[in-house]
Parts: sequence; C-alpha cells; structure tokens
Amino acid sequence: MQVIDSHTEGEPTRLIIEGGPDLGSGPLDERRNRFSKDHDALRLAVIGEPRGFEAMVGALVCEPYDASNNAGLIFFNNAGFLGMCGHGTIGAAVSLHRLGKISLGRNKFETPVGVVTVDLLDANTARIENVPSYRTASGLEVNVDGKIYRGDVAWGGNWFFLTHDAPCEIVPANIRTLTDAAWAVRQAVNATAEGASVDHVEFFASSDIADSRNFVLCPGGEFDRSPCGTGTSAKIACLAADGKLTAGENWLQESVTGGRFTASYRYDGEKIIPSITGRAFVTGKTRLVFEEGDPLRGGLVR
Ligand code: PYC
Repeated sequence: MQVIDSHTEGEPTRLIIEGGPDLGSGPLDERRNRFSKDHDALRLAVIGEPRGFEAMVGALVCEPYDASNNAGLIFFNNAGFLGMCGHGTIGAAVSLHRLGKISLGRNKFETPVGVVTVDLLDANTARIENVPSYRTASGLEVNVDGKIYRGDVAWGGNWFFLTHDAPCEIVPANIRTLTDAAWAVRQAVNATAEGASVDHVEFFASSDIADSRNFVLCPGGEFDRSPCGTGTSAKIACLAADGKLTAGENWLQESVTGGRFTASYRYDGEKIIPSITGRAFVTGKTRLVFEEGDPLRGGLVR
C-alpha cells in the first residue's frame, strides 16, 4: 500500500493513494459505510502502531461520485470514521498537489458529509470551505465531579461540545489533565438529550497571539495538535449565532501546541459556511508492508 504522510499545523494525516480497499462506486457516505462494514480492520493496520500512532488520521482517496469534483476523501482514526476532517483535507490537498494530482487554485473534494471546496493558495497553504455549520444547543451544563462545565453543542462536519470552562491552563504541560477532563465531560454530555451525538470536546481560553487557544479531544482519546478544522468551524457557528463574529471577519484560532488556523464565514441563505486556512507539510512517502505471519499485521489493537 502506498501512502503519503503530512502534518497540518502539527496534526498528522496519512493519505492512502494506492492499494486501499475497493469500495465500489456510489456516494461517499455509502462507500464509507462499506469501508466500515467490510474493511474496518484495515483502519488500525494503516494508522495504528507499529506503522503509525494513535493520533494519526487516515484518509482514503477515492474516485469522485460526481466527475466535476477532483476526488473523494474518506477519513478515519483510531476510533472509527470521521464525517469530515479539516486538517486532513488541507493535508490531502497539499499531498495530492505534491504528487502532481491537483493544481494550485480551486479544487473540490467529496466527503461522506458533503462537498468541500479547497483553494490551494501555494504548495503548503490551503483554504477550505467546509460543510454548513450550526449550533444546536447553547448554555448546556454538565456536572463532572462537582465542577460545572457550561457550553454549546455544534456541528462543523463532526459534533462538538465547546466550553470555556477548561479545568486548567491550556498548555502542553497540562495535556494529560485536559485529556482526562475532556473525556469525562464528553461522557456527561453524551448522557444528555442535546449532547448525545457529541464525539469531540473543545476547551477554550484566551491567547496572547490569537483570538483564542483551544484543546480538542478527538473520539479515540487523542488530542488534536492543530486547532481542528471541524472544531474551528463549530466555533465559528457559535460565534456567529452569538453575534460575536460578522460574515467575512477573521478569527485566529490557536491550538494547545501552537498550530494556527484563520477562520471566517459567509452566509448561504440562512446557512453559515466556514472557511479555514492552514498550512500542511509532507513528512514522508511510504510503502506500507503487511507481512504474512506478522502478529501485528493488523496493527496493535488495544
Ligand atoms: O481538523 O477537523 C479536523 C479534525 C478532526 C479530528 C482531527 N482533526
């Protein structure tokens, strides 16, 4: 299997460009379901140890359903499949350009949750126009070990609970504490009717160099090294709903490790369409080998 690896503002993406599962044709959500049903074991074999590591996000490049789009992308991680992935789309665009498969300028990718427009601004910088994003609950409160976390539930291509009630400072030294707290918050949020679908949790704090600093817990217990494209889209939807960010205004989101995305939005009728701009860099081109007799042929399952 041939893959190309990149990181987007620190968050890794492994793109399968050859030797992936044959998912047939049809809309991307159907092909994602086929991947999940018939080839799920491949997920950890590709991104899990010993070939990858827990934080890696995988993406399979597919033929588009609508030939006017450049490609289809199906994203997966250590826990399952993602609807959309902002950092992964930026990483995929930069990698596909490096391979000569797409040009600078406008490109369109199909994902299981809709079509995403990608403007490749230079060899390392892409602006994505995400799927419509919206808030479904505000001021939702959960109690975790006596601490109240008050926040919003929003969709940005994945489901997020967004709160300013971080349990500690959002700095790399506190990643273990932030991870454990976010995990507990997610369980509490999932127990509510409004937050049952939430699979990502975002803590926010102020930043000296950006409009905000975040910590994002991903579904499999890893944190996003980047500010999270879908998470920043969810944030933009909340800011717009609160009248705190106007259409076209920029929002600079910093991650716990210092990665940065610039975000803004436009209206499409009533809908909010977020744009996220970030940088990605290719880190390797690898042929993965799955040797017969290797007890970890299918990855380290833990
Ligand atoms: O950038 O949307 C994103 C993302 C989701 C999970 C990890 N990164």
